[in-house]
Amino acid sequence: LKKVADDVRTIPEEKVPWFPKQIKDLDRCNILITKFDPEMDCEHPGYSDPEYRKRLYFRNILEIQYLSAVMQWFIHMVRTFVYPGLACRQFLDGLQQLEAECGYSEERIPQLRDISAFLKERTGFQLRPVAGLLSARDFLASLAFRVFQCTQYIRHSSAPMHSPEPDCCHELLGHIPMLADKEFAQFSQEIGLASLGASDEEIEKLSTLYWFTVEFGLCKQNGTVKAYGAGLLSSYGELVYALSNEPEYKTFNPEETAVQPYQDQTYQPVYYVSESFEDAKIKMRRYAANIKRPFAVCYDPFTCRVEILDQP
Ligand code: HBI
Ligand code: FE
Repeated sequence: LKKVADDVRTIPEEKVPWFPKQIKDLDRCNILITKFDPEMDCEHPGYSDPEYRKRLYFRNILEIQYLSAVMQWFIHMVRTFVYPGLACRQFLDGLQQLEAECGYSEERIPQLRDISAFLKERTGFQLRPVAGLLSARDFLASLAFRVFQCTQYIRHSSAPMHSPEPDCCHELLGHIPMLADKEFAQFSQEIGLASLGASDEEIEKLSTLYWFTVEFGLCKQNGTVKAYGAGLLSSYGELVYALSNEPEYKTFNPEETAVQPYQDQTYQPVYYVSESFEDAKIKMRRYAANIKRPFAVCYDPFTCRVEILDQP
């Protein structure tokens, strides 16, 4: 526990980690973690490429052409029969809107500023550029303000099918279409609000919940299991695998899911399935309400501030 939040300092005997109270406090939520950092991780495909380590937006025309090709292939998959059978309705709707209104196309790389403006109008979410993997605490805290910390660089060209870190293919094709859905945006913000001032143990559990929902979640739609997790939607290989009969399915139940060990190197052996989005949201809300904190938080959408309420 590093710092006691000013607003809760009066509560006796309780130490609460600092957390942002308003959107501009997110400037302080900038701890990058070195796991999967191309400078630290010798397994990273960009480890021996000094130019890649800078993680600039795009370094050359080949990378731009590469992303264009990925977009083209992706949009094709979505238009044809493959994605409609595997991806949830919200994702397909979101992607269609991004194509129609936000310049997602084969010819053009959408700009973060434009996507952010698009999302703001749909669900109030905004994008903020980030240079790599953030600490779980900082990453989750921004969701409380409907801010998504979004990487912009593209995966190393020596490993086009996989990136150990999030990259723009994962963000643009996995997360952004989902963030255009109101119910999903609400779900994401609630995980964020639950994380504010939470203990390290609780952050770990919320990260795991985030992993099995926002990144690798499955849900039922019209009696069929579909993918809504961004890690699946942005990886055709894992998407097909996740919806085959190979992996194990468990029913989403936050208490159990929060302590399930997970894989960040290969495909998941276990996925959690919710009855519906609504069901996942209700269960997550119930879980969040039971997290022990000496205060409650309430988001004020007019001021974009978090109000601190003392628990009775
Ligand atoms: N940082 N930039 C970035 N993007 C993520 O998706 C991300 C992160 N940090 C932590 C994280 N995801 C998850 O592992 C959870 O811990 C929240
Ligand atoms: Fe992600």
